[in-house]
Amino acid sequence: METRDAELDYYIIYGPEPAQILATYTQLTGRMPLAPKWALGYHQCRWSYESEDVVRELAREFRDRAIPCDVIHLDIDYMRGYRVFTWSPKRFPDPAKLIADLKAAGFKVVTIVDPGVKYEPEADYEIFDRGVENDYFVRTADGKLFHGYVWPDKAVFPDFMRPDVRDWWGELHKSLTDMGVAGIWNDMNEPAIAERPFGDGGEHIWFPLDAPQGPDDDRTTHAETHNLYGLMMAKACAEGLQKVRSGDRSFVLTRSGFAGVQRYSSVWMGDNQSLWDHLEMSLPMLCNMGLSGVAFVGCDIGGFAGNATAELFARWMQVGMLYPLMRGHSAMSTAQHEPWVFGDRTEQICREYINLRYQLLPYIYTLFWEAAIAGTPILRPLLYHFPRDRTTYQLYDQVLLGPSLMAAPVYRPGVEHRAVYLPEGTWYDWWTGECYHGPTHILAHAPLERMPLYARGGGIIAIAPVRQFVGEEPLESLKMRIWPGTGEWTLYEDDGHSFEHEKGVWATTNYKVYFEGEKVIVEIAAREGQFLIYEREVTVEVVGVGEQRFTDDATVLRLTF
Ligand code: MIG
Repeated sequence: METRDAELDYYIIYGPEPAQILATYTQLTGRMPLAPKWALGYHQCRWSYESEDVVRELAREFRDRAIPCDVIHLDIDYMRGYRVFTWSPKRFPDPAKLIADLKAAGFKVVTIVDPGVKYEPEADYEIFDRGVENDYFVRTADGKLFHGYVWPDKAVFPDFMRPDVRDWWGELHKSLTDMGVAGIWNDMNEPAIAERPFGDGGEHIWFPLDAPQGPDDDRTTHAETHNLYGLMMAKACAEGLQKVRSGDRSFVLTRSGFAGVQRYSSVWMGDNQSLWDHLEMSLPMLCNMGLSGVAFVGCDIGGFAGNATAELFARWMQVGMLYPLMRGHSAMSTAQHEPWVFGDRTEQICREYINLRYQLLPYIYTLFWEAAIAGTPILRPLLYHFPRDRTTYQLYDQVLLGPSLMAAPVYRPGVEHRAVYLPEGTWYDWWTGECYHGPTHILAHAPLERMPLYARGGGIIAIAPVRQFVGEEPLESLKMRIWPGTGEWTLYEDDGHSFEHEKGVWATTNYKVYFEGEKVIVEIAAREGQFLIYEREVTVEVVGVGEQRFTDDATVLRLTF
């Protein structure tokens, strides 16, 4: 390891198991707050859905085609000439009305915010004027305003190391949230900058390393803070949203970050391409993020740059169903990448896997809760649960979504079979119920419609009915799919959007499964917590054995199968 300065701090974290190391590591670097539940749904993004009409049409397509979707992202073209915290009056004449209409149809809107503020003296651009007036932008060592070139052309950069700058920046988000925006996407915050206007062959440049940054009582240089730029921007954003949308959880997404970024934001892996290799790579990338304390992560489904084929897109949507952040995105001047543009067969596959995502939401939401309280990854490499099995150490193309569901995706064209490693224990094919005993390798049959999925013996997964968006209707019925074996799982529930859970308004229900002689016993503990759930129908399915239905009134129950 190398450092430009005299100091480098090391932390050594001990633990016999990954779970314990992560719990300790996230005690040090922090944990993510519980995300709004809608942020676990499907997000549709493109650079760009560039006008109100295009966005309305997009939303209509999702609902007409019955493909669930919760979030639409607006990329840089919603702004007036890429000026942050503005709207293009031509393309988005009435954002408040648009967002209200989308809300009525069950969509949330997320807008992009870049750090570069257009350098525009004497143009009545409020953000630039206030920033200069209060000296919020980074200066060079000799006191000149530092500038680079980004989307708004010549641009200056807030010094997010300063609390006063963060407060100011945070509150600027009010101009967006007042219109109904529910989440913010921070991009270009490495920061990515060029030395000359884009398109003019400008080289990428860095801030001068000796540029002073930070508050007066803790002044340092850009050299020391470079890697914190994105983190501090995300912090400013998250804390600002807390203030301006105080009753509601917000969604934050960032491209750049640092250790601890999970406290403020989810992260996506930046500009991938529509390549099979990039689909494959997404699994170890996201697992490594999870092992680094950043649980809420995703890659652009379909690939950002380039044009996906129908087959690549279908396979990617299957894998995307597993991403903690499930967002489809594509770049300017690429072919459209919405789930329906590749023909009926691909559309049907997308619908089926997005439906599955929505069915799994009670399970996935509980995983988010575990990440919030213990730093637990949501998407996990096999070594996370099988740390004593050396075969799992190099195994990067199979993943666990939580403790009970394992996927072995196909990430090559024309492939209908793949080898799957099943570690110690009993495993059940998700689709057929077929039972296997690990450790073993099997050959899975995986025609295009099918991503091989396996449930662990003793696994307990809560399943909801398919809904077109998270808040569509309260859960009136719930299915617990349980695979024979010995296991235990706690379902977490709350209202999904407010901060009441911080005051105890949540509910947990513990489920246990075990054998008693030939019988499978399912024990449901009394519900804990103050979140009120109306009586509902619960179906317990012990896969391959039978089903029982009961009215869930929060009390203890013991079922024999
Ligand atoms: O210079 O905002 O990674 O997701 O669509 C490109 C336009 C800037 C890079 C991001 C990408 C986004 C794009 N941005």
